[in-house]
Amino acid sequence: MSDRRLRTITVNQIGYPVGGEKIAVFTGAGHGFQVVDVDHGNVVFEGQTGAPRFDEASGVTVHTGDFSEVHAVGRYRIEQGEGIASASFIISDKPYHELQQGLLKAFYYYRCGVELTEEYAGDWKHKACHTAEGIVYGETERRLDCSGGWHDAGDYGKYSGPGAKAIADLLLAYELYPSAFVSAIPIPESGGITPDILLECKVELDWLFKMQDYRTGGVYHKLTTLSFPDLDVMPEADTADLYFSPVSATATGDFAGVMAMAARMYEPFDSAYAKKCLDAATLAWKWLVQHPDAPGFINPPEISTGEYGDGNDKDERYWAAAELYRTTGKEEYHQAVLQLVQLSFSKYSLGWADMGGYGTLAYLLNGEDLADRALYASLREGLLAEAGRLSEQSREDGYRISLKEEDYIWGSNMLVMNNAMLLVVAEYFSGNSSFADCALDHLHYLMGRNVLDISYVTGFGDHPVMHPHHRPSVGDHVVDPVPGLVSGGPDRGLHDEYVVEHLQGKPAAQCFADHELSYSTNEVTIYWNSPAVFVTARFNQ
Ligand code: G3I
Ligand code: 9MR
Ligand code: ZN
Repeated sequence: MSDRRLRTITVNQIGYPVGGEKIAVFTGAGHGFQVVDVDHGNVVFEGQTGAPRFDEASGVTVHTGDFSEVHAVGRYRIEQGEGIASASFIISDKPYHELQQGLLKAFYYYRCGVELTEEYAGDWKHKACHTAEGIVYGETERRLDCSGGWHDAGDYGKYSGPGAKAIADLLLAYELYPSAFVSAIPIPESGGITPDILLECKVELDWLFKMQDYRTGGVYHKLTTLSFPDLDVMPEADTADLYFSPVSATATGDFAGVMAMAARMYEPFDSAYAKKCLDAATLAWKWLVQHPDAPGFINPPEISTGEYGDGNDKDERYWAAAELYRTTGKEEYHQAVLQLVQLSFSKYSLGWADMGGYGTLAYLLNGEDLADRALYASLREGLLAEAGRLSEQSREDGYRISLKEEDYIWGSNMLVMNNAMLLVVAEYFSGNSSFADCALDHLHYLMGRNVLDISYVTGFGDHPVMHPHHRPSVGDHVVDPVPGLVSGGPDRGLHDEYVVEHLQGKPAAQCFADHELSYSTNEVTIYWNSPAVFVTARFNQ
């Protein structure tokens, strides 16, 4: 695609904080631009774009325009004449409040096993789904309660490890930025002393308990039908048998990690619940100790739903040990951390398959006094070095984010938000606000300052994703998709039939289709929403 066709002015379609740097990215045409007050029609600022540069990942020449001098609260648009205009955006003290509420409310829409009522779901209401008992794969006589929790994504599977990542992001957001969570979302449980974010996480935790085999402590990898239902099937119409897939070490490690974390977080509000979480975590840890060399999970032959395969369970064990140490203070867990940390896996990743970053965060947040001094120092240093690397990479990028061309993989928006999360955590430990500025640039990308001029969050921004691969949104006959959902984003691997047909030869960051058939670029998941909640919370304190 030539630069001339792609003449756009892209901005964060939600807006910019009053005090910070405000930058728009232009493609095709540089030079003069105006910031126009949308409500009053007057020009409030005139500027010039900077030097052009070619952006490899996006395949376009970009210029930046700085309008940081505009401080007045209001709604604006950037214009260049010839009818070229950006999406509108606001400048305000807390521009991301509603966005954060929407990203969090998305978890309510993902709920399984309960009716979504009109009072809370509006047009997106639907009847209770997936309430039948599930069959334990390989034990046909054994049927167990498996209701509740959140659907994983655009499909109705419920997967233990990805669920744990989503909860972990939300609990960490609450731990680090509690003042961002004072408003009700609201959800049906709102109103007591427990913050809504903890009430919503409890929905998934309550389901996760059901994924543990109490006989052994091991955790079933996932709960799904044998294959995916058709794309227009509403949740309550998906009535095929549900199967518990076999126990896996990655699911058990994630379960132990998130339950130990939950034990700590819920203690001030409900100590009986906290104890239940810790008992479950302890039992899962016993399983891990008894199964040091468990094989990686692969789908049983009859089951073709999401595999979430992961050949390395050391990072999940490390996270489990670190959380159990933080929650109990017991030396046995500290020793386990000290051994596991020496093994080969990333200590700073926050992906569903690479959970080492959560172990590192648990260890660091527990404080230097309770840590091995040398390990504490090296993990802290490593975290800051990683944040430094991400900042450096972002300076190289035309849209100011840390993804290289090869990072536009399935769910690239998770990487965008995970990297932003790591940056704000680095700010938390170092006080270096330039890390937060870089994280905010990542949020700007997600919300529209990208080569496609699209907001990757349904229902938010002037040009949001409209056709996610999300069964309820396809099947419900409501024009607008369920709001607040983060789309996966560009995947240069072209992993579905639709993009293979339509996106051949596109630059990495343009390998995206806002089409319901494109499951590899435009599906939505709980664990793409969760890091976005974390990042927005940092800017909503
Ligand atoms: O990590 C490698 C990287 O090293 C390599 O360079 C790159 C090249 O393509 O691939 C990377 O692996 C990708 C991996 O995601 C990264 O997490 C794989 O190609 C890609 O196929 C894989 O996609 C996963 C997808 O399932 C298919 O297995 C997504 O992460 C995962 O989010 C997605 O999850 C699905 C569930 O199965 C079912 N529910 C919906 C959900 C979202 O689409
Ligand atoms: O709809 C499925 C989506 O939720 C999964 O993430 C994706 C990858 O596992 O698979 C989708 O299902 C597709 C299947 O893999 C291939 N045939 C078309 C299906 C979409 O309707
Ligand atoms: Zn359901």
